[in-house]
Amino acid sequence: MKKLRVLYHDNCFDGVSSAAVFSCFYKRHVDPDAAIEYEGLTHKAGQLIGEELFGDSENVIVDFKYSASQRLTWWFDHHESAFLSPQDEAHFRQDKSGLKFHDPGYKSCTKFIAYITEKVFSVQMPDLEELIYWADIIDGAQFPDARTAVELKAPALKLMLVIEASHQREFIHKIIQDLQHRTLAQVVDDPAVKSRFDVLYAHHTESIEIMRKEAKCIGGVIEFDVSAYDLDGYNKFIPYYLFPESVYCVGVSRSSVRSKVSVGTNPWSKRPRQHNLAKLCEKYGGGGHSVVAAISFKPDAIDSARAAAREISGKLQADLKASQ
Ligand SMILES: [Mn+2]
Repeated sequence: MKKLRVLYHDNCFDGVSSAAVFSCFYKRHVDPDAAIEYEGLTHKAGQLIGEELFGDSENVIVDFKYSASQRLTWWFDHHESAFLSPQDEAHFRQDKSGLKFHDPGYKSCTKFIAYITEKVFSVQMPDLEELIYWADIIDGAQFPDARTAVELKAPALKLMLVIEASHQREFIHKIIQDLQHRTLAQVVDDPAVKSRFDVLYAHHTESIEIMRKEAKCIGGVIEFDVSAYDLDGYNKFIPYYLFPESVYCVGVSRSSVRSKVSVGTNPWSKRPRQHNLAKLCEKYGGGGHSVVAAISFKPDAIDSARAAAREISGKLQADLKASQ
């Protein structure tokens, strides 16, 4: 009997789905009776994946950075920044095992694994199609509209809420096992999953109401200040759900470790974007991506955060007006 340890991206729907899909593949292609164990990995700046995380038999990393350890048997990732160093990348390029795969063109690691296992190993998993489809929607933020992303009606999105907020490993590992032979609706109906979802969904609903109270949309730019509330983990699509006609969003929030300005572009806006938000935030010491960026301030520097948010919002409004 083969032994396999699956190291997966923790608290992430795509990471958990990748672990489930690879496990199914392994049982069908390598050993139907394989003893499989799971271990979640989280991002820590510049940190290597420690040797102690690997099992003493076969190991796979899914949806997470490469490791040059000789204990690593399989690897699948789709992140742009998949290597911690040029040495790691060179190690991967020289690999002759034929069991390590990287393609940043994929929106989800789950879909990438399904593609490779079918093309390279001729293993098809039609029973997992629903999971693969949703992992690609979620990890690629390809929601058809803000309503889908916020109302969380689909079983996959309910499960996403639970996975992103749960830190008990046994609970997550049970979900990974269940996903291999049950539908998403069945997994969500499990009493342990359902009770957690109900608590998280109540918080989610509360955060929508707070946002409804605190946000306004001026000249195509949503402004909100939720620094008076404990709202660090709110769903980022709520503002666009409340103001579908908006183009940008500039928000102020506060947690115990920082005051924060979040700047985003409405993914469903039909107006062409003109601003690189990362560049805009860099002027204040922040950064990010062209469509979503942020600036962190010290927890007590809330006034500086508010001033920066006002300036950025004013600039975005002026530019929208000028382009009309
Ligand atoms: Mn991923």
